[in-house]
Amino acid sequence: MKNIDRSDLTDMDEYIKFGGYSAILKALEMKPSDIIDEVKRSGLRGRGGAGFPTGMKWSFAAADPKKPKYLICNADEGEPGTFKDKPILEKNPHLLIEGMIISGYALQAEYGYIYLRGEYPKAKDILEKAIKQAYNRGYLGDNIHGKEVNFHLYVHQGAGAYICGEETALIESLEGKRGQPKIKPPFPVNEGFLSKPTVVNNVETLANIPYIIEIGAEAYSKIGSPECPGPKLFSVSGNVKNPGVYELPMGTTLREIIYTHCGGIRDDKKLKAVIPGGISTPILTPDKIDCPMDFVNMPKYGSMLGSGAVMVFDETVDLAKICLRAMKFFEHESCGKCTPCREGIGWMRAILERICSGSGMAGDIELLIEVSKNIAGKTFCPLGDGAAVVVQSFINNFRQEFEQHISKEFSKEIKVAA
Ligand code: L3W
Repeated sequence: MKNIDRSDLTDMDEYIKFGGYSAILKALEMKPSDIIDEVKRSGLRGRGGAGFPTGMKWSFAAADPKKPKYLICNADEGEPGTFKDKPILEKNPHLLIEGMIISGYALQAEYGYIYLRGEYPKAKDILEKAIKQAYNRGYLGDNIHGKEVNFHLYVHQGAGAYICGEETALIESLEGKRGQPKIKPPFPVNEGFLSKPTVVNNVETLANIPYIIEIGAEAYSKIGSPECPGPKLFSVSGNVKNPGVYELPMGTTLREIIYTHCGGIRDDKKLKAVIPGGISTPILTPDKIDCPMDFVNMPKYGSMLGSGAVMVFDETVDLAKICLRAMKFFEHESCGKCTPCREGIGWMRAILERICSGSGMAGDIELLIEVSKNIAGKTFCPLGDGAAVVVQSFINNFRQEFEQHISKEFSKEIKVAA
């Protein structure tokens, strides 16, 4: 995000003026395997949600003898609360393009695709214009900068399905099929796009590559947490004074993000809860906000870093209604392939609707937990797990919010009977 508001970096000349495209020149002097080693030593982990070590993923694809190999950028940013990739796509497209060219060279992939969220039409125009500029200046195409290096890059726009952010569904969709996840293994690094070795990396992950090449793995690994180095983008929404996207060292605590960078809770109300990494990550109570936001420390506090999408709820928020809202989302976005997800999420939504409308019954909370346990771990992809996590973590941490809705109805019944 450096320089992102100082200039119009969508213009290639401006991007170059601020040092852009110099990392490519450095990378082209390196052997592809040395770039992979550099990324491994940097400690970079995938920024899409799972935190898989990037260099390791690349080395799996590079080691597979099948050809051709493909590089896909997952720009299907759809996890509720997540809007961190948007500023890169809209304001710094050449950084992503530069990162993809270097990554393509390291992987010996000659074709790259940016799978872009359907709801980001502005980013499509900006990316396509930037790609055209890069072709015209010899950074994309055949014989990049006179070397025997070829890399072609295309934007493919999704059609608004959350599930296409899951990498196997994304690949199916890119191949022109219905976007539904497939069981792993085989992993895309071995059998991905058109059954060839394919690396799928998030926008933010690829945008880190030029910086790693520029400053070197050692300097990069000193930024942020020792176990998960580098800068991290946090998209903060909800009841804070200054919501937005913040670039901070990995491992910054939730407290610092909320109270220092976002100015604290709006109208100086009390904090009730935080979802730290997108709707699929467990909700936290206020006593947990000293957790360092990284892939290793968050599980110790009962949650996950996910995509770094921090959603803040103040004392006035009805968390049972938030839970219901999330369930409507998951029900709508389930691709329908796995029965527990397709049917179970609808049941959880119906029970939550009953609870929130004041018609909850004794035993509904236990029923919700029971249904969620029959979804978690029983589906091909993490969408069902995400829905189960929301129900279980909301009830485990904020059971009274659900009980209040149910007991209100009970007290009504008692009054009527009297
Ligand atoms: C080769 C192995 N490759 C794993 C690769 C795998 C993938 C990456 C991570 O879900 C999570 C999900 C969302 N050999 C490998 C291997 N890989 N083992 O590593 O894999 P995985 O399966 O751990 O995760 P995933 O299926 O990619 C990602 C959560 O992130 N999430 C989602 C955020 C959404 C956004 C967005 O909208 N932009 O970020 C938030 O929490 O629920 O659990 O590439 O192939 N042995």
